[in-house]
Amino acid sequence: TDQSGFDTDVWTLTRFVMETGRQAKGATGELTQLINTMLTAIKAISSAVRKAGLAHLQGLAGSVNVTGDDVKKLDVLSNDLVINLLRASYSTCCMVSEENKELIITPKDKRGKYVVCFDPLDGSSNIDCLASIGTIFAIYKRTTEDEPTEQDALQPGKNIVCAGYALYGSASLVAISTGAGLNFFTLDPAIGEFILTERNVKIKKKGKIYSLNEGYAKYFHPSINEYLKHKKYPEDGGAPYGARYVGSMVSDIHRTIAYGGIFMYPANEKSPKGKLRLLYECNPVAFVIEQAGGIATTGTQRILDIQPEALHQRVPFVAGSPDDVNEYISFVKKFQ
Ligand code: AMP
Ligand code: P6P
Repeated sequence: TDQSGFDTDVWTLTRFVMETGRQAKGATGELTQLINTMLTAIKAISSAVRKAGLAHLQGLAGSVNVTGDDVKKLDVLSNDLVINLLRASYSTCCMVSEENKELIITPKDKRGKYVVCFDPLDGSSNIDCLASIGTIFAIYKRTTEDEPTEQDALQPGKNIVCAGYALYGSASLVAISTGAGLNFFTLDPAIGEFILTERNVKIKKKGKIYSLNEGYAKYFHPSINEYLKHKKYPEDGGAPYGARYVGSMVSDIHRTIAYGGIFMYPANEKSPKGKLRLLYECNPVAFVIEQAGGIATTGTQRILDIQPEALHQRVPFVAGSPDDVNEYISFVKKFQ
């Protein structure tokens, strides 16, 4: 048979994580188990997302489908998948989900030493127009003994052990790092595995794209509008930047890493802390961006240095190519 098209020594994400796990001194395999479980949840979400359109069409009025079953909304389904699979991995003591107001404490008999903060389906408001959506996660080692508490989850992003995102776009991709660089894996549906497609990804030093929701311009701090003016009418005779905004964080961030440039969800008069959540949107994405050689800031503070005070707290978020983010920071300083 023709073997040429079939890689018989393929680097799947599962194999990659087992490899890095074996290289980690004294590792028991618990983190490897946790990451691979998260991966299974992502594969299941990817499958559900691909079918959602069909299910949505099939679903007659309301939330009952043709066979009379209750059709779970995709974001609830994704949340249940992640919680149930991670709980069954015996590697978490507690979790924080965008969908759950309270800390999710793992039953005593299933506890492990890790904490996972995640957004199971970020950008889910984009499902019905088929825009790309994603899953975002960050993994920490617990800091308490006995009963898990919110303190285990309220750690600064610099303590992250592993973080990444899945993007359900024209292909399903996972971007993941355990602190030794950033790698991209693309799902091969034929074998149901994420295959290593880009190793040690680095973001451009400077890009040509800015990305934010300019619909809030009326409410922005002057430093934002001044910065944007500089991008549109460069005084130094350079070419203006292009504008791109999907309104789905994982999509906008992945494009920023792949093409360079700057992504912004700044504070505005209506949302004085911005909209994006620190624990399961900003911290994991900031970790990934820094692993790619980029910068992630509130405008005045490095995202990963922030000491969280509440599970669902919001922070202003600006991230991307170092030269672009530093230029933005210079505008903030000018207006301080
Ligand atoms: P473990 O005993 O498996 O939970 O691992 C202990 C520590 O070793 C983790 O907190 C990581 O810092 C490191 N480690 C374990 N597995 C991996 C892996 N697959 N990739 C990278 N680092 C790992
Ligand atoms: P706006 C999606 O709802 C989300 O949480 C992020 O994925 C996205 O970056 C942001 O909100 C978009 O918000 O206010 O521009 O619609």
